[in-house]
Amino acid sequence: MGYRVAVAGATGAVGSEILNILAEVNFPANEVIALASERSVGKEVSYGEERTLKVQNLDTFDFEGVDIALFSPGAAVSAVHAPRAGAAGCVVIDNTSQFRMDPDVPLIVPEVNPHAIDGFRARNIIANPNCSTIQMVMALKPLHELARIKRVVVSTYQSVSGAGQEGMDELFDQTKSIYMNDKKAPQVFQKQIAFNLIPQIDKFLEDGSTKEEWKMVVETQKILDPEIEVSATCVRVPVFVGHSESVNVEFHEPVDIEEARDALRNFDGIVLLDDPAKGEYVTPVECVGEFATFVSRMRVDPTVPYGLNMWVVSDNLRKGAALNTVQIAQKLIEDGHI
Ligand code: 11C
Repeated sequence: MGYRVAVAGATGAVGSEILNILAEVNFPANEVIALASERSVGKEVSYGEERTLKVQNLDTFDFEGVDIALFSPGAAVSAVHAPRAGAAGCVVIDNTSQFRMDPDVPLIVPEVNPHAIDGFRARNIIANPNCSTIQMVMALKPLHELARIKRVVVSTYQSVSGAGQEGMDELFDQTKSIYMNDKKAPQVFQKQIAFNLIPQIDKFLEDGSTKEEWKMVVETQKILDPEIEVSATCVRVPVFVGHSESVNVEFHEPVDIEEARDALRNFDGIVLLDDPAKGEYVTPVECVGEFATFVSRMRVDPTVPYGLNMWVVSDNLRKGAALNTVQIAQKLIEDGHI
């Protein structure tokens, strides 16, 4: 049986990846509908290597008879159209931050908390977590099963594609402009991103942290365990695609590093590439286009009773966004929900 699938925000960086991945995984779709704002209506977007789709208007689209809608049009747009699609009987998987912390909307990483997916029936909406959260909880889950995690201290190195196509364009144009001795002022980012890094992602909150840092705390607690304490510092770096994270994990109980390595190796979606003797570890450019979350640089943290350090890298447009969204849709089908 095939499904009617809509992709809202189809012209954006994540929307295009959703269309790529639907084609790559041979998603069982009878029809795929590309939706975006009025100004993109009639444009063509690629669906796999051979097919193109004409963009239709999200504002006026009728979701009646659509089985699944994969949304990444921005939080304000999702706020209007995701509930409208849900009310029409379509299951929405939303990539934006709009519904993530709503108690009646499940926040899902299929390998980590698949049991929570059932909760979607309240509003017909499932939220896709923030990219930096997804890759971290992927690496934390097998460790938490091995020895209960007490506290996590994470510093991120997030690529400019987290800010969409405009973010990538700004890094490219600014880098070029510096070589041409005609430096372009920042417009997307708060400060110069070319040959620099910026310890601010999203807006500042009253306590001095940023909203991106807050998301990592509350989303990890909602997905994995409300008792885990998380301290996050999120940094934008001049990398096009691929988020990296330095993650320090403190446990309630002893943990053997070889058992931790095995737990990661055996966890679906994780690839452990970690052989210091051979200089083996993963960098963001090596994870682009991949489905996996990569873990390297595992070592004991001797400054706490039970602690480990690791380096976690993933394609933020794929596992951090589009792939996780498609995997949630696959899980809905596998579990017979649609
Ligand atoms: C970034 N993590 O790297 C952000 C992008 O809440 O869905 C995703 C924002 C979100 O800029």
